[in-house]
Amino acid sequence: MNKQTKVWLVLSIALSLLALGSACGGGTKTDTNAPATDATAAAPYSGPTGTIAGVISYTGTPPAPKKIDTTADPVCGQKSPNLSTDDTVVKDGKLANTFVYIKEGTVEAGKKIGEYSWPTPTSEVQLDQNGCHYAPHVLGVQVNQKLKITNSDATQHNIHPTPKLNQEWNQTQANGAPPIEKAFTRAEVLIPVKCNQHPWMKAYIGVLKHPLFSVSGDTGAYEIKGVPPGTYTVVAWREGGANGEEKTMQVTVPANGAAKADFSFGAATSSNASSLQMMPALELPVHRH
Ligand SMILES: [Cu+2]
Repeated sequence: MNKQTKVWLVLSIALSLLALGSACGGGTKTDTNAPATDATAAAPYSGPTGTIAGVISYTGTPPAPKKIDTTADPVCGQKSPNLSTDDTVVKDGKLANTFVYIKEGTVEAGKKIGEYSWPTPTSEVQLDQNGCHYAPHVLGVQVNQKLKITNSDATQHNIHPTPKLNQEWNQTQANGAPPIEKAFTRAEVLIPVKCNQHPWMKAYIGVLKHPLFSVSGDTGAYEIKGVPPGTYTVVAWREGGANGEEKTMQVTVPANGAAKADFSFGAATSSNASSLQMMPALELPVHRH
């Protein structure tokens, strides 16, 4: 073995050790909590889409809103003298603030909805504090989408989401302070939000990996756009109790068409959240009792 060969031998051994070291040292850290769908192989869906739309009803007599005692903060009382609870907002039998979303399902091509990648929207979602009240009361964001929290009041708030899967935080926002920008890194339906200054303030944020969600408005109506044709489990969630109340329905969405999915909450409906019902597209809503 001549001198040159020896040098090469030593060099190549050193290089192999280096390679081994970096492979074992992890540069390939994986987040074990992240769903498998985070794989870089996932591609966005491209193709025709349809919609899921419906109306959320409330059967029976809804609980009357309760007046909120705001004497703890005179600023709140001055701006919102008639502040009342908004956990059950019903108008003409229709329920607002219901979060409706695609939980799971299969696109016509046979791929699961979660196997597609859904780009993070560049638009932000706003949560305002106005009159010592969160607006909107229920909202949805995508994972990592910017949530912009504003304070329109002449008093201090302290925003405090209490997630189970995401990181908990709370932050004071003084009168006139700039917006607080946050994002949630994991899907979670839904995250309760409270204010450490004003115990009556409540909001709920649904965080999903995809944009296939909607919140019912004052007429009880909601619409989910951009849905790939397929068959899905659609969940309607409304607040109440420890973790809210859920209704589930199986919905088939045609390409370039509309599927209807009406849900009903309230005293007169069963609270059976697990029963699935086939819901052919473009037919009249099936009322569940
Ligand atoms: Cu507050």
